Amino acid sequence: MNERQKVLVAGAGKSGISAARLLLNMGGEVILYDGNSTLHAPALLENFMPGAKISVRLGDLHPEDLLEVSLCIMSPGISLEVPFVSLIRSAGIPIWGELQLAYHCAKGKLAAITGTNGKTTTTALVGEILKAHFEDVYVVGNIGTPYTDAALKTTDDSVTVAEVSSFQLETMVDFHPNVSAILNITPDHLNRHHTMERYIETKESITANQTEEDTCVLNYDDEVLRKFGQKEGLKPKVVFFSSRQKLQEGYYLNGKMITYAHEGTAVSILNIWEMNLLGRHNYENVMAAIAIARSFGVPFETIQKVVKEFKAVEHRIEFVTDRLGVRYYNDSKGTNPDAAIQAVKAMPGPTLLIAGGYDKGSTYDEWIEAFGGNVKYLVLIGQTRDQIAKCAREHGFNDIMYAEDMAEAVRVCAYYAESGDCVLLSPACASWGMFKDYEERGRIFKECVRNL
Ligand code: UMA
Repeated sequence: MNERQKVLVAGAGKSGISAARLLLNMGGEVILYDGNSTLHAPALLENFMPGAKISVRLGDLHPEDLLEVSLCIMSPGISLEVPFVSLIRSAGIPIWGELQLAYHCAKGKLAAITGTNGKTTTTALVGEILKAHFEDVYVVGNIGTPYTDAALKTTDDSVTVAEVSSFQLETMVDFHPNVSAILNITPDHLNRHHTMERYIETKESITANQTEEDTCVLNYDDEVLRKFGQKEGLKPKVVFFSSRQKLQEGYYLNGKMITYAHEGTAVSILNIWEMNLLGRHNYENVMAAIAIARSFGVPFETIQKVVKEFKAVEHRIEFVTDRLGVRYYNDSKGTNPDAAIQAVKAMPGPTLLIAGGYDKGSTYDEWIEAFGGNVKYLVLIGQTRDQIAKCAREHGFNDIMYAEDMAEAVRVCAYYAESGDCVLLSPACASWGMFKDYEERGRIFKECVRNL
């Protein structure tokens, strides 16, 4: 890349603004383009130093806008099928993603994590582990901080961990992480990638430029990824993890124990009961994070310490506290039955479940069937109380109580819970009607628990 070149940055969201800043800092000239003609150009320009070599185009892009443009940086949310992309292609202008630009300018070592679910938790956890061992660590990408924000601050001693979406992988050129990870692949974003095959190919392309010196961490339980890891010609060393089977080599769950098998010996690393993260999906995220951190040479003791202290993202199966042997969990983000099923299944003991709220027209049968004998009492609040109670009774579940507000629901649970039980707020419904949003509902739940 020539530092004085004129670059078209497409998309004036977080990634586009950050990419434009990086290019300006490097002495380039930028045209910031956004298809949304209702944006306000002067407001966009306030993101840059006065006098910076940047101009804004909004709405349609015309061939004359591309005069002397020698590179286009694409924001991840823009599909390569939108009409202005053909214009750029027919003008022979190369297209790089924002993450590719950052990679090109950054120094040091890089871990890149992709997958359909669990990317953010895994990236955040790897970031925490690396920070406990290295001086200069950056956590970037789809997680919310554009990589271009950090790229020019990195040095040869930096370690960067990037959450990478399939959108970002579409526009890579020579992106080459030292360690890559693909956590799982299930149908998602098919409106953009059209077929599952293309979505899978895009995810797997994270390894495209890796060599024998690099590592790729893969989920052995995911059939597609298992085959990919065993494919002839895949260059990086593969490290598998599994939450369902014992592996000869790699990380697996042996009962409650995360275990590492290598060259005929198996070492216990961490008891899942010592972690604040719950649920099979989280045990997989933790194993992937451990494998990535080990690839950077972080000692097991450091990893164990950080994993034990690491807390879930707020409001998502978040451990609140232990009172008289009863563990309290906030899953206020469980705003639909599907999300609430994950939380119920993740509970480590008999559970008193607080649920109910605003009616979004959901059906509750599958969720109630997922109780599987593990829910002791269902404490219902909000508009959907009667509907949920009726559905539960139809499924033979009769241990139901009503509460008028969150404080009463928490008090009832504390009264009936015995040591070893869990109290879970996972409403399977939206919060409106009783709370401003799910965050307020979660905060009030935590307050009520702390005030017990
Ligand atoms: N735009 C156009 N033309 C289009 C589409 C969009 O001009 O055809 C413009 C919009 O008008 C808007 C801008 O592009 O002004 C938005 O760009 P963007 O969608 O790339 O959003 P950013 O704010 O740059 O945020 C992006 C990621 N967004 C997407 O991938 C959709 C953020 O991931 C990421 O955190 C951020 O970069 C920092 O790297 C969000 C996301 O939803 C969380 N990701 C998806 C997911 O996790 O499932 C992939």
